[in-house]
Amino acid sequence: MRWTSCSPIYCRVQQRVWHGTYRRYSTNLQDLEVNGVRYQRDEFTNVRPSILSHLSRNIYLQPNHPIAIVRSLIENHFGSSFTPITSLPPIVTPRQNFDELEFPADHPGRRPSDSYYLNKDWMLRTHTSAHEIQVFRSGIPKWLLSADVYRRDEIDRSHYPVFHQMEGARVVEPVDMRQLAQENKELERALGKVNIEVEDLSSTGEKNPYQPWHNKEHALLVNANLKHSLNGMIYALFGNLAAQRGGKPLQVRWIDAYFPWTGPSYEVEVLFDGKWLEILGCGVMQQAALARSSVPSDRVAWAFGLGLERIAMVLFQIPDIRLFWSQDPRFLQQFSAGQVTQFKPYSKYPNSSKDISFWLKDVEVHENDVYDIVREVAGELVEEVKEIDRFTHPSTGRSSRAYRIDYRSMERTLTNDEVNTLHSEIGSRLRDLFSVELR
Ligand code: FA5
Ligand code: MG
Repeated sequence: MRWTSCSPIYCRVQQRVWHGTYRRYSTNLQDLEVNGVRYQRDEFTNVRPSILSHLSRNIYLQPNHPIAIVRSLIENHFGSSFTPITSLPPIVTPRQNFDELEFPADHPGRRPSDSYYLNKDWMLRTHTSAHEIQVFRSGIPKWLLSADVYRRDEIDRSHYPVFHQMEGARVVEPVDMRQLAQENKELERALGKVNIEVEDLSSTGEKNPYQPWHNKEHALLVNANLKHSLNGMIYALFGNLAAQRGGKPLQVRWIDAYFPWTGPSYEVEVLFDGKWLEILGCGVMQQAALARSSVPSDRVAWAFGLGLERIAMVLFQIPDIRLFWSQDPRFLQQFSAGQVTQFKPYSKYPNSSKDISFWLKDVEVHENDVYDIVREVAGELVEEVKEIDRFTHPSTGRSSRAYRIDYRSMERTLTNDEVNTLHSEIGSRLRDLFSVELR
């Protein structure tokens, strides 16, 4: 998640944006209706119809879709002792998404500039961790939860405001610790035999401390089990691909991370095509979070959350994250359940690059507001939006912004007229909603 700054004026801007925008889509200015439930608008409301239209797609449940194929590969790897959970709806409370996980009150992720809110009481989950507390409370000891998640973010070929995560967790009872030690030995032995090179750059125990209230021996065993289990999963996913590409060992590295509800905490990266790709965040559950789920205090648990698109892009060689939402049979018919096949691009249609620049009036414009307007108007016809200039005039103090928008359809050639219409509609909305003066 990219945490961006938000000025107090921003909340007033939000209010204007949403009242203005909804006037175009809804005859009911008072309430927002999603799946038959009404949400009263307030100053937090910032979810748009183009985002809400994704709630019913469920691509991660369609067996022949690459996102579902990756989900099944991971579920099969962990085996039947892990309960798959796939039906939790995306509308959650900020309490579930943040408070129950110990996010501080002023954490930037809570801001409407970074997350989608229906109103101050309801939001679209930004991560699958939003369900951890409720699932632990249900008493299931090992589980894998997959779902769609929503973040206000930049626009390019690897970012889309809707993506998918899988959350996995395991709770270990004291009586099972001896067996866990045995299991760790076996996992370590199995990993020793495969072509994988794991570099552990984390500083567990020092800057990334164990929890003082844990039985040290149990915490060490669970921490080791987390690492071996995830290294095993990564090898199961990427091992073949690394072997095909010249037989070099698969390189994996563990680095320190910080999540308010785990300790120690890590991120895991895989070297792919010469670049380190972050695929997951994980850690040993903070006991306070487990206690909130009524898990007995002598249990120790680990949890991880991974991005299914990131893994699918690498495994299937899918070059643009928008393709996952394609309904084009040329995309969908390439994939079948259980099989990892290389995506064959059907065509690359020409792009059309256009700039838009404007002077700000009295209201601040957050870059995520610009990205949302572009998504709202042009949807999946936009490949990338880049801020290309930010300028404040030295004598008048007036500020301007410029963005470059790359239009390209994955499915056809766009006409000039079509692109011009979209581009001028983006300008009109910026003017209507933020009173900007187009240059
Ligand atoms: C989280 O979302 C934590 N909930 C993960 C976690 C779970 C930590 C359980 C501890 C315990 P993060 O924001 O780093 O962390 O996202 C996790 C993964 O989601 C990333 O490693 C990446 O694979 C994927 N991801 C994050 N942002 C995006 C994005 N904009 N597009 C595609 N994938 C993304
Ligand atoms: Mg991360």
